[in-house]
Order: sequence, then C-alpha cells, then structure tokens
Amino acid sequence: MPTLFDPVRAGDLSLPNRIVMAPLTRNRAPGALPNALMATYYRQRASAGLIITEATAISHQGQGYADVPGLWSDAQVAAWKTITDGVHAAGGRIVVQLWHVGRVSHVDLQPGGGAPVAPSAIAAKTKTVLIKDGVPSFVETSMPRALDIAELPGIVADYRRAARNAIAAGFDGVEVHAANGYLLDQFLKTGSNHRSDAYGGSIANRARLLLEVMRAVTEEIGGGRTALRLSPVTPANDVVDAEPQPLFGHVVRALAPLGLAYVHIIEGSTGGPRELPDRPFDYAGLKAAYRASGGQGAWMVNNGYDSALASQAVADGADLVAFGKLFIANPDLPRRLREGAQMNVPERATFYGGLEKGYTDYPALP
Ligand code: 8OZ
Repeated sequence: MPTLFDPVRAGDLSLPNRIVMAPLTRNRAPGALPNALMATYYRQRASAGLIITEATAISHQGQGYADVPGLWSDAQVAAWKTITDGVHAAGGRIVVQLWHVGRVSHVDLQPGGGAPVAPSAIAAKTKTVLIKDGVPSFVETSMPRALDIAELPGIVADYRRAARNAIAAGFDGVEVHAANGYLLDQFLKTGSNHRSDAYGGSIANRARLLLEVMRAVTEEIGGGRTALRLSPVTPANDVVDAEPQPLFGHVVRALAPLGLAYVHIIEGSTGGPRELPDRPFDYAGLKAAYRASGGQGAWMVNNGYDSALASQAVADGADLVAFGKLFIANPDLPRRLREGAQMNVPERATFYGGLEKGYTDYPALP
C-alpha cells in the first residue's frame, strides 16, 4: 500500500513523493512579471513532489487580478526561467498553471480598458483585487461581453502559445486551470453559459472549448507534460451546473485518449467545505469513469487535506494530494508531514499582495 512519501509517476514526470504544492494566487508580480522574491518562495518549497505555480495568465485578456504573473511575452518567459532553474537546482519539479479568467475581471485590468470576456454577457457575483499605491482593494467584477464564436480559435491559440512558452521557460509541464469559475469552467456550466451556438446548450457543446484547448496543448507539448484542474461543484466565482455528474463524466471520458500527466480535482467548495449538501458529487465515480475509458496518469485530489485525510486518500487510491494553505506556511511541508512535526499557521492577511512578510519568511524546521 503506497503512502504519501512513496514515489509516483505522473505522465512524463517522476515524482519522489505524492505531496504537491497546490496553485496559489499571491499577487506579488507587478507588471505581470515574475521576480526574484517569487524565485526564493518557490525554491524554498522544492521538496514538494511537485510544485504547481500560482495561476498564470495566458494573455493580457486572461488577467483578472492585480499583480498576477503572465506567460505570453518573451520577458515573462525569461523571468520564469530563473524560477524554474532555481527549483531544479534545489532538486524540485515545477509545472505552470495556465489561466484565463473570463468574466472574473475588471475593466482596469483589461487591454484598452475593455469589458472582460465570457461565454455569455452574465456578470459573476464575485469580487476581484485591484492594487493602487501598494494597497489592495476588493471590487465587484465588471459586466462581461459574450465572446463571438470567431474569437474562440484565438483563445485556443493563446493557450497553445502559453504551453510552448512554458517549455521554453524550463517548466516540467503545464496544468490547464478549468476550475473555480474561470473561463473554461464558465463555458462548462449551465449557470454561466447561455450560448445557442456549437459552444453552448448540450454537454458536448459546453465542453467543446475545454477539449479544443486540451488537444491544442497536448499537441504542442505532449500529453505526458499536460494536466488539468477541475472543480465539479465549487460555488467559487458564482458558477453552478444543473447536472455536474454527467457533465464531468463526459469531460473525463473525452480526455482519456490524451494521455495526460494527471487530473487534479477540487472536492467541494474551494477553500471551504468538502461536502455540499445541495451539490452532491460522486468523486470515486468520476475517477472510475476516467479509468474505465482508458485514462492514464495520476489522479490528484485537493481541498482541506491534513495529514490524516491525505494518508487515507492515498490508501484509498489517490495518487497525489495537493496542499494549499499548509504549503503557504510550511516551506518544508513534506518533512513536517513525515515527522508529524508542528505546523506553522498560515496568516490570511498576507495571502494576496505584499512582499516577504507572510511569503518567504515562514521558517523551515532547523
Ligand atoms: C484566490 C484569489 C485569486 C485567484 C483560484 C486563481 O481560485 C484562483 C484565485 C484564488 O483558482
């Protein structure tokens, strides 16, 4: 029976343990450019079986928060390269999370001050972060405009370019962010997708953009270096689907032939309860549907895992467990889990924005 501390393969990646650093937005990349402070933060966490970077915009249009990084320009590729070099030199592995926020944005963050884009012109009842003079403020998202069908190939091309850039920047692979109510999740779910063309209506139509993106990315860099994050029932960023079980069953069956490195599932409400009475979901059934369709690679679970829950998940057949808040506060999390050591407590006030405090100053064990 494997434990959290045993090695595992995830597509082309060989991981020395099953403890993954979850993607964590930290808003410390002014100008959408990664920097030396971020390099220190990631390098400190290189003992993770795998690091997944904070969500990283594939295009200026894909940005929805102040001071989050991007991966569309040569300058961003060069800046990320110093980070991947540092993690590799410290013995780690790192993939980048590719992000388009869709409607979860604000005109102040969009090219030319335009409206954010979405499957349909329906505002998300959620907030985003602007930073002025170093001070973060939480503001309502702006009213989006519906994407014209003729614009969708350009968005697929932006994901493809970001995947190519990721490899140039030295990443070990990419994770496509299709969770938490961002663009690809907005297309998947009935609450945010009211389209009447080939990208709306039926499950197959709502999943079309995601599958086009996944095919483009795997064609560009190979399935064994490509992964996907999903959140079937999260209410994060105001998304809901009428029938998530058949929707996500369709998605994983369609993904099976791509030979992905891993599939990453947020169980329940992102950062909140793992079970939602009004949004039941059978995660074991989803995994079984993926495997029954020939889906390879690792199965990664996330949301609210502590040491005991994570050990149980691995004993029950999860290949990888992603930890968010615990990795913010504990750069040496794998060692602390192995030794049953005391954990530093994460400080919410320093999650988003700022400098070293609450970022690179959490101590490792002596
Ligand atoms: C917290 C704050 C801003 C963005 C997600 C990328 O929920 C995020 C995010 C989380 O996936």
